[in-house]
Formats: sequence, C-alpha cells, structure tokens
Amino acid sequence: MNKIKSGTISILGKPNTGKSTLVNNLTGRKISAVSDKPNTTRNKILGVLNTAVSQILFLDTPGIQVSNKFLNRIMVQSSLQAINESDITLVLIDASKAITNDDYEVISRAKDRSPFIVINKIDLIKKSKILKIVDLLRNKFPFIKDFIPISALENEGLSLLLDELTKILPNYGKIFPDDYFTDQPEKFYLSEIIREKIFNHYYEEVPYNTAVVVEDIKDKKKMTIIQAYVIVKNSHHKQIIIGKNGSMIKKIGTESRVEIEEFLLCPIFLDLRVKIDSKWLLRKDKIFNFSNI
Ligand SMILES: Nc1nc2c(ncn2[C@@H]2O[C@H](COP(=O)(O)OP(=O)(O)OP(=O)(O)O)[C@@H](O)[C@H]2O)c(=O)[nH]1
Ligand SMILES: [Mg+2]
Repeated sequence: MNKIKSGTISILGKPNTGKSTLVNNLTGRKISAVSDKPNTTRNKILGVLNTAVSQILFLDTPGIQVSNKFLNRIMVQSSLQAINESDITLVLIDASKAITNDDYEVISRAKDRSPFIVINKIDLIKKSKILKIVDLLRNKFPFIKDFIPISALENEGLSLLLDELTKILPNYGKIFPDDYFTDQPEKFYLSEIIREKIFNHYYEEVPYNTAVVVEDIKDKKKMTIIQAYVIVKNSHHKQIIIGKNGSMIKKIGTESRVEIEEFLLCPIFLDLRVKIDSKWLLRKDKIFNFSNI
C-alpha cells in the first residue's frame, strides 16, 4: 500500500496578501491571527492538515518587505528560513492591488524552489486581470512552476490548490499524530487570539508596538483562569490600550474570552492587564519567546 503523502509547504508573500487567512481556511482552524493591517503575523507558524490521503504541513510566515526596523528584519529572516524548510513554496499575490517590487523580491527569493504563484483575492477582481498577472510574472520569472488563482476568504479554488499540491508532495508518511494541529504552544496560541483583537481595534503605531504574553493558565473547579499581559512601550500607549474608563481593554478582553472559550470549550476568566516595558520589542528572545526560530 502507498504511504500517506506528506510534506511541508511554505506560504510566503508581502504583508497583507492573505497568507494567514489561507492557512486558517486550508486547515479549518484559526491557527494564525488575521487583520486588515499589514504585518499582523510576527513568526513562522505551522498548521497541519490531515486528509484521507495526506498530511500537509503549512508554514504561515510574516510578510516580506524591505525595512530597516529591527522587528521587521527578524520577521523577514524567519520567512526566508521557511523556504529552506519546505518541499513546496507558494508565493501569494494580492490580485486586488498593484504588483510591486516587494512582490518581485519575494518571488526572486524563492527562485531555487520553483515556487507556485497563488493569485489571491480573486473575488475582488475581474477574471481578465488574472491573465494579465500571469503574463507579467511568467515573462519576468520563467522559473515559476505554475499559477493558481484563489480566494482564500471565500474558499474559492482551495480544493484545486490542494489537489495540485498533493500530486507533487513526497511520500514521507505521517509525521505527526492526527490530533497535532500546530507547533505553537497553547500559551502562544491564546496570545495570538488576543493580539488579533488588538490589531482589529487600534490604529496607526499602537498595534505594532504591542505584544501579548499569556503568563499563566490555571484550571479551577468551575473555570480556567488565564493571566495575560498586553505589553506596551510607554504610558501614552497604555492609556490608549485601556481606553476611556477601561472601555477598550474591556472590549478586547470580552472578544478574546469568547473566542478562547470556543477553542477550549470551557468557561474561562481572562485576567488581562497592561504593562509598560519600553525595551520589550527590541529583544529577539522575548518577541520569539514561544516560537521556533
Ligand atoms: N476579499 C478578500 N480579502 C481577503 C482574502 N484573503 C485575505 N483577505 C483579507 O486580507 C487581509 C489580510 O489577511 P491576512 O490573512 O491577515 O494577510 P497576511 O498575508 O497573513 O498578512 P501579514 O501577516 O500582515 O503579512 C484581511 O483583512 C483578510 O480578511 C480574499 O481572498 N479576498
Ligand atoms: Mg499573517
């Protein structure tokens, strides 16, 4: 009997192209935070899909862009590493936006892996634009393996994408047990849920200068108590995060609690506090405390 097909597929692209949306919808789980702001994902996150014939390991990665900022440079390094760790590389393009040098940069970086170009957000464009994108990129990058148009948000083209990828996956057999769905420890997973709410409710520089740490999870008789901190750079950001009479932090806490309860399937008490630490975002060991880079 043939072994189960398995392998690692890295998902790259410039910020906001829909990489995390794709990994979440392919695996059927909210593995990675999604927001309408660029640079939501800060580290490489593994999401596992088990089917009757395959076990596919998807690597969601931070958006690649040229930047002088410390945090961004580290994020890009972790994305580039993912290329070397994968059997297949996908580069996501946002079809609803103009193609830019940052897209070209990502495709060039993946040259040795003959990447697939996944043209995302086709729900927002006319079909004729897909052909234009294919023409442009095929001429510029002859090493591209193939083009696959999808809408990650609306689940369009995803089964075709899976079929194409499964065909060429190696036959390694199962790598993980069936109930293993991400490499991120539970604390990190929970902190991403909270961080996503922060990206969805605050503007400009605030979400980018914020981190979330889940410090403690305690099971009590009637509920689970989660102690988490929003770490901010200064007292101004602290005020913004807390909001008038605590209204904003309350909103973040409530939305996060509801989603965490859905995930853990038990009542929780989320003790969410704000802490100032101006050095936090400069420390690689802290930012990636729970990641695998
Ligand atoms: N209309 C439409 N929107 C999409 C699609 N895929 C993703 N989006 C939206 O695009 C935005 C960015 O999605 P993410 O999945 O966070 O993008 P990302 O590439 O992971 O972004 P970074 O982590 O910041 O690099 C969100 O508002 C998504 O809802 C799609 O197929 N169609
Ligand atoms: Mg992302």
